Amino acid sequence: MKRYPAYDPIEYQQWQPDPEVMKQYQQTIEQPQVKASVESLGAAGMIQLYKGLLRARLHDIALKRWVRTGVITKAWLGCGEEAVTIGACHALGPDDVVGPMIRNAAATFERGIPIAESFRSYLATGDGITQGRDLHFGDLAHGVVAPISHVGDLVPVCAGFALSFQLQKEPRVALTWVGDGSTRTGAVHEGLSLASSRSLPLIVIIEDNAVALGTRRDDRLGNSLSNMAASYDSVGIECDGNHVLEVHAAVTKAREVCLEGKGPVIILARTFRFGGHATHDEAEARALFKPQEFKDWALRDPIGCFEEWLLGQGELLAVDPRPALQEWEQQVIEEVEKAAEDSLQSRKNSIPDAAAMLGDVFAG
Ligand SMILES: Cc1ncc(C[n+]2csc(CCOP(=O)(O)OP(=O)(O)O)c2C)c(N)n1
Ligand SMILES: [Mg+2]
Repeated sequence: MKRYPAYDPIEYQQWQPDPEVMKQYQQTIEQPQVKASVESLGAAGMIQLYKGLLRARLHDIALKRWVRTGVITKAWLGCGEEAVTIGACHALGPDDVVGPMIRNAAATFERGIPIAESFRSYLATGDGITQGRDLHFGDLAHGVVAPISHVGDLVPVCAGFALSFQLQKEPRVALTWVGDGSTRTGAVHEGLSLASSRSLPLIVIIEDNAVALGTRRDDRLGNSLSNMAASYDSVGIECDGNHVLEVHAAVTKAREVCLEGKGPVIILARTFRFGGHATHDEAEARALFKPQEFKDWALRDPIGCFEEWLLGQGELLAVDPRPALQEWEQQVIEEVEKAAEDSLQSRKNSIPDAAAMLGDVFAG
């Protein structure tokens, strides 16, 4: 894939596959559950995963460019964490529901919402889904619940969706992501307690990037996240959050468990974010971890590793991988650029209607 010196973290710019990391990557793929994911995904699924990962990265780069050039003031990005979102979305059924955090913006477009909607929400255009009211958007027609800025609150909301699926005897699951820091909120506890007591078809992915704002996880949680599933008497799965196929396998398994009436499932996905809480504190975020930690995590770039693996999968893809990957990448570049341009046009042509701002707003 192309690297972007102006926007990529420095460790990504000269990215080269590391033999030891790639050996582990391959070993993970040989695990039966992951192998089953590879078989069920086939060539079409691999292309979707690859394009999805690139879309997520390029979406964030486009936002970063807008921050640097003064189009917007701030963006909440997930560079390095893309596989946690993409692997999960592609393991779901068409009628399942997802509740993304703002950093899982890619979930919106992997579920079929046009990528321009995400850009429009950042630009607060009148023709966007919230008509310029809010950056947090979803669309239930695509099974996407809008993110909630109060961290952890999507867990009880998604438990509610799961409860309705159970009551209506529908074979559907609800999935949401929660940061490692946010696992300590009352809302997460309440949602998981309900889900556990009613065996709800709820999947909660803990996106453990080892940091919450300016606080490292090991300063406050140690490794207690591994015990969470047991403490809710629920099934727990751990996976490498940088390995898109392992995330896919984990969510596939979790979905099966939920549909057997044995939910909820808590997936602990370990990953690392290159960048700060948002674009304003990237320098502070750099100071939280040792330079070597950045280097080690960079070797496990979820896109670089998956691409490197795909380069050896000519038989599976049934094409010459290198030119094919370049072509798929080019398609995504054009798709993201067009979406960004369209949304900038929306900003020119569709100013939100101030008089309508309080419509469809509800206060509890
Ligand atoms: C209920 C609540 N408390 C505090 C905040 C402020 N806040 C926003 S993000 C964040 C840290 C979240 O860390 P984590 O859950 O690990 O997610 P990450 O940003 O690392 O993905 C905090 C404290 C908030 N949005 N909501
Ligand atoms: Mg975190």
